[in-house]
Amino acid sequence: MKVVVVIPVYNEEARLSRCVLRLQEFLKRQGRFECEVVIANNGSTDQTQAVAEQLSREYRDVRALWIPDKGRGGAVKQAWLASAADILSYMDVDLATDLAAFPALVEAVAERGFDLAVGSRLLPASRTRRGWRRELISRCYIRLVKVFFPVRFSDAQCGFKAITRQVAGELLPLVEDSGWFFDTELLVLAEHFGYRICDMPVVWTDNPDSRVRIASTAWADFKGLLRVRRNLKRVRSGPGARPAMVGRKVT
Ligand SMILES: Nc1nc2c(ncn2[C@@H]2O[C@H](COP(=O)(O)OP(=O)(O)O)[C@@H](O)[C@H]2O)c(=O)[nH]1
Ligand SMILES: [Mg+2]
Repeated sequence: MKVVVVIPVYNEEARLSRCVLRLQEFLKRQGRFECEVVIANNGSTDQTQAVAEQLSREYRDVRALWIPDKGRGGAVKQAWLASAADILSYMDVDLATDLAAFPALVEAVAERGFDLAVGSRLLPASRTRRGWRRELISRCYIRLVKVFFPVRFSDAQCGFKAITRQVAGELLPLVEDSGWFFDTELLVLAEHFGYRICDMPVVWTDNPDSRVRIASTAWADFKGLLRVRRNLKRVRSGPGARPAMVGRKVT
């Protein structure tokens, strides 16, 4: 069973090496899955690409990918689609999510029959250390998502997810957003079409060094929710409008 761990990066020359080193050490120790790390860099204007290429020379299981179009979602999507691994995962470079949850994340899709597994900072068993502003934004956002869609997942935005290669092949062509809304769109479509999502509590420590611009991202998210709802209504109502895919029923 081969697993790819994608790390999307944008201007991360300072944090990238530390992340890859810690990740390599962790993956070697866990020893259960054969893992490859893919650094998915796009739009960076600093030395991120040079650092990524240096790391890929140093470590046999690390690859550096340069993706021309900017956006975290698009970078994850392209890196996943380019991978030959059975299980596709991604995590943020700041390793805000405690790596201890990674084996369980992979197991959920590799062995427990789930199609996707997602880290959540908002389950009762989650442990989250972050400022009240981001906590509030995160809680308001998932409520808003649930006003739009009858979904059960508890956190759309945690940068810690895994999906099977087959389901990625079915769902990713339907996901239009290539920025921060990518994760929400992927999960909403997954639930809508009856794929099985494993919602997993994680230990999460906020890193204040953030690439997110809150106001513009919130607006883009809102437009994204409207667009996906419009699209799904069309899918439901128009004969032949349903995308050429077969979602599995939730049992
Ligand atoms: N490939 C790519 N990665 C990005 C982009 N913007 C942010 N990232 C990465 O996405 C991850 C999460 O970013 P971060 O700023 O920590 O988000 P936050 O934790 O939600 O504040 C980090 O690994 C960033 O380098 C982008 O445009 N392209
Ligand atoms: Mg972060």
